[in-house]
Amino acid sequence: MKETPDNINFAANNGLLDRRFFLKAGLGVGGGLMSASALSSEGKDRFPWMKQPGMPMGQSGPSRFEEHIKREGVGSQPGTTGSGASRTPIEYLDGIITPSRLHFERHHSGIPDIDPAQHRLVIHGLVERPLSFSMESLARYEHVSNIQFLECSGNSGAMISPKPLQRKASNLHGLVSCSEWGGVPLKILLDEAGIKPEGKWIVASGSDAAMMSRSVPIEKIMDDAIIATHQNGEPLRPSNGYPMRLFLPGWEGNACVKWLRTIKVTSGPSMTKDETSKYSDLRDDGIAELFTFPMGVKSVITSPSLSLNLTGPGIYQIKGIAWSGSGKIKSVELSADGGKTWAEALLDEHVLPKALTRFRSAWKWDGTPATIMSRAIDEKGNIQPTREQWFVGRAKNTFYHFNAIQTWGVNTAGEINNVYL
Ligand SMILES: Nc1nc2c(c(=O)[nH]1)N[C@H]1C(S)=C(S)[C@@H](COP(=O)(O)O)O[C@H]1N2
Ligand SMILES: [Mo]
Repeated sequence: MKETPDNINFAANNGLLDRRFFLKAGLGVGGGLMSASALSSEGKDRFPWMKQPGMPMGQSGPSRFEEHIKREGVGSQPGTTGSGASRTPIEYLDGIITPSRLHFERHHSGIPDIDPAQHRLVIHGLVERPLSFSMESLARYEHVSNIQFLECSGNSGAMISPKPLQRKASNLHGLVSCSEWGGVPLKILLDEAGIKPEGKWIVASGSDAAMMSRSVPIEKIMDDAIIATHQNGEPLRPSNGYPMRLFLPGWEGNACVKWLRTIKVTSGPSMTKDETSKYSDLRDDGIAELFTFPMGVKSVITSPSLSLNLTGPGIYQIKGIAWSGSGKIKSVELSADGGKTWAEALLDEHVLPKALTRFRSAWKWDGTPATIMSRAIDEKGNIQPTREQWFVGRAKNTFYHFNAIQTWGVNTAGEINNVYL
């Protein structure tokens, strides 16, 4: 039977369509209808780029028509060069892989220009045999590669603002990216060094001017931590830790020390400046919780979102990303009526543990005000909290590890705003 707008199956109120709904012929809402004269000239007209040979092949970047798709907020804190953060333009991307040139950046003292021939990774401390690895010696070890997300624990921190800030999805939530990370399981190197029985933690230090250092429990190191040397198939970009970084799947970005120089095995956490002055969560009873490592279950609708306004009533594709530091995404639910009714979104085929997961659904906007939101659930049963639930037990101005539901408000003009319910 031919589908008409009248026999569409709705999955929840306010226009959310069944996730198996795809825009097909006969609905009169997709491609523009062509007049007979337009039809007769189509296929005969030749555009300028069809009349001469194209550009030479070579090291080209994206189309010049897509040059607006770039890292957001590139800059530096006052009086510094290269210190601060830039964000992934999540509202313009699709799929689950973040192109390396668009991976977010967070540097505490700029990007060091490291000569790989001089770089060494040193493993020392509570080990039987302190070891030093050159790039060449590291390349001889067994390698793995996995598609996994990296998220700064400060991501979405602007969402604690008492009034919703009118910023794009990338400005609010773009400190998350997802790459295929390749490198050597750290367990192999530590087994070779031989951890002494008192060795329970490590402290990893970078060779940037900030000498950023973080403590990590030995269980995580021996589980799935890697020394990453590759990102999306190519050597790491300098901004993401070239020539090597610590990568801890699912754990807060800060602990994934870039430009990694030393791993010292210790009996307990080292309480470095980077883990005590920052990245700890202040509770409402005044106690600071140290070491919130796994990133919570989270999702964001990337389109429609602020700045990607709707152009009139009709059928739209809602899409976004979901992820969890505890494993795979089990499901993502969507609401178009501010959380009163929910429908399940369709997940793209690649649902990988500790990776971005792409979700989609169709939505029929009727031109009246709407509030759209997504809620992710992971395989461990963790459910993305509401803003209200997130604040329970937390001090007023604490902003790390924010993973509450994002709500986009759509007004009658189709404009999209960040709203709190
Ligand atoms: N040596 C070093 N490692 C570092 C940082 C740094 O400034 N120096 N920034 C950390 C922070 S806060 C984050 S969120 C991630 C960011 O990684 P990316 O820049 O590759 O996105 O790296 C972490 N590792
Ligand atoms: Mo971070």
